[in-house]
Amino acid sequence: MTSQAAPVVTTPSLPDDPFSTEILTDPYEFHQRLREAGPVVRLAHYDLYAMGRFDEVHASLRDWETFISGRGAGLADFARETPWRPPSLLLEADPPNHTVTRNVMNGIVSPRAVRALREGFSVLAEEIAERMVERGEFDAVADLAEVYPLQVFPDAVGLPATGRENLLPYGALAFNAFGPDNELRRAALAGAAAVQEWIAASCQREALAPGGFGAQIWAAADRGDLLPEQAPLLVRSLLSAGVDTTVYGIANTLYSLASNPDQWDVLHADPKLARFAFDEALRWESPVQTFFRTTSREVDVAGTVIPEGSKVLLFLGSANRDPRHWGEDANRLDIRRKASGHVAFGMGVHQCVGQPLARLEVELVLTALARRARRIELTGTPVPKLNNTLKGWSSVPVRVEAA
Ligand code: OVM
Repeated sequence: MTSQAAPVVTTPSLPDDPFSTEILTDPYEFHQRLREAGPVVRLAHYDLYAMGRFDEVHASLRDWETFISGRGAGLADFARETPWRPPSLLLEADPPNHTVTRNVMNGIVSPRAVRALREGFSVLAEEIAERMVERGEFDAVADLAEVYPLQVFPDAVGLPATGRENLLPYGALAFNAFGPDNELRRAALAGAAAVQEWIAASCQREALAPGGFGAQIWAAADRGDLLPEQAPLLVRSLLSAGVDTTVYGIANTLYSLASNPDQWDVLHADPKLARFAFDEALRWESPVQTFFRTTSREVDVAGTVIPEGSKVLLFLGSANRDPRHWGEDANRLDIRRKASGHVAFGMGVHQCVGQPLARLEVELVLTALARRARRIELTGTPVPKLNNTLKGWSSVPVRVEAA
């Protein structure tokens, strides 16, 4: 990408609202039109630039100097309007500031730290899988995906025992807030004061149990690796991005497999494929569908000159199904494919810092289920859950057959 090249194309324009109920519920037909329209598309409804093809989404995510995060990862441009909360020191920051906070977090959510959690997380994964297979019929969202992460993650952070019911609403709020000022965003923000209050209190040093990720963030401040006022905001990042994402990750993985039972057969025959099944489900049904960037300069992308200060909407979920990258069968769930290059965790300097934790949770719960159940099937129609950023389900009724 250079700023010198003259425009060689007329940038196509689409009238669709990607944050409408219809497209949030079933985005895939729109994604195909977006990709086929061109590498860069105008979304006239919001006067925005958008990218839906893998190559351009991937390249933009990696080019943090041009496609910056410091003006917000949502539609709101922090250079023009006051954010709904103080900006995240990770998600909504750029190098060099981002590098400091990110390095602290990398040291805390480290492979070694995550290995230490494995045994405890495993016991609870086995227990819940055992209960589900005993029941035979359950809701993959309400009975499993919304239960297991809340059994393991808040304790790993060291959160207070009371008030944890605020975690899911806060995540839903944070992810809805990336979207436009629509009904979803307004409803999420209205009456969120109590939730935000509990979150703020839980980020304070006194609220966080010794040994947890939260206390380790405060310890980094004590060592001088962070300013003291940065510590609560970094704890807030864990609470913003650490719960709903894994709930959706588990639910979407089980939805993917239950709606493609032949793929469950493959997994049951070899439960060690759980990590591959998770990557393929992330590709096929990406929990985080979109993020915005803002251009720091005029930039030419495939012949379209995007002016400085433009919001650009990157469709991760569309990139993950682009046949130009994944081949003709991009829309097929195939847990034996090499899906690991997907952008469901992002790409580049902002790539999900909690990824090892998410991978651990899903691997354990999926392996435990895959060993015990020879078959999974839907027993009813899954009910979509609407969010401006997350794609998922509020109900996925399933039946499993004990092995
Ligand atoms: C944050 C954050 C990071 C990633 C996703 C996210 C709500 C938030 O640092 O607060 O979504």
